[in-house]
Amino acid sequence: MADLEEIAKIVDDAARYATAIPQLSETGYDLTLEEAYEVQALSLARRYERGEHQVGVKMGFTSRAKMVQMGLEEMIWGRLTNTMLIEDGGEIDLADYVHPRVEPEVCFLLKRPLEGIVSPAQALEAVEAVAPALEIIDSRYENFKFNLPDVVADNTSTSSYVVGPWCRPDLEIDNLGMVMTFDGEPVQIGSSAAVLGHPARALAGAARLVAEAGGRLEAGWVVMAGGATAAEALTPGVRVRLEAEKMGRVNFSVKAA
Ligand code: OOG
Ligand code: MG
Repeated sequence: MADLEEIAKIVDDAARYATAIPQLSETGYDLTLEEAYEVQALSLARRYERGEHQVGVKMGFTSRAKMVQMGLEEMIWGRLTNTMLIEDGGEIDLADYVHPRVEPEVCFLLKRPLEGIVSPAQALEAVEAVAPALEIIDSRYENFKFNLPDVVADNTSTSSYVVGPWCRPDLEIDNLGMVMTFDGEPVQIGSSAAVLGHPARALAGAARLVAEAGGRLEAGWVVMAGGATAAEALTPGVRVRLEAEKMGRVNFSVKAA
């Protein structure tokens, strides 16, 4: 069996030093999905040893648009830490990433823990607030190509995220228009309905999948529901904004070259 600690170091170093690596599945590491989640946990443990701490989870492949773009069909999850948060209106530097992309999402803030099998309505009862958000994903694999265990081991491409204004938890979020612009030009247009018909289903999915791995969603954590549209590659100097109906806007810019 492959040494999972050794693989965790490979993916952690790739993220830490923003260096592309070949896909694990093409370099002799054929992980099961369960082993891939174990690698993810071990790689995040290395970040915690460096002083980071977990602040939530993010869901992946919760919309058709994302599944089609990446050619994978199964819902996955990754871990968010405190250092991944970029302030609303902030700036990132492409030098800190391999080949980052951005996607429009809905973010939940939890006031109560959530664990195991819960309905979307029960999941919403644990929500303190909802916000429009942008996720910056950055696969550490060359050419942004991977299979399911590869991407799970790589913390599901998690890199940074930006959260907009927090809104009341009773806001109807089942079908809100979302427009992502680059320098004012729309690059992706969609709806929160693209996320499993209702983003609360992604939250319920998070509670279930995290419980399958022996954990739970904690009070005070954030949960990113997954991209509502395909992701767009970031370029030097671009100003990215998400305008989400009723929720408001969130934005950041990329440092010019
Ligand atoms: C994997 C991460 C997927 C989402 O929102 O669907 C994800 C990837 O596309 O690189 O974050
Ligand atoms: Mg995402």
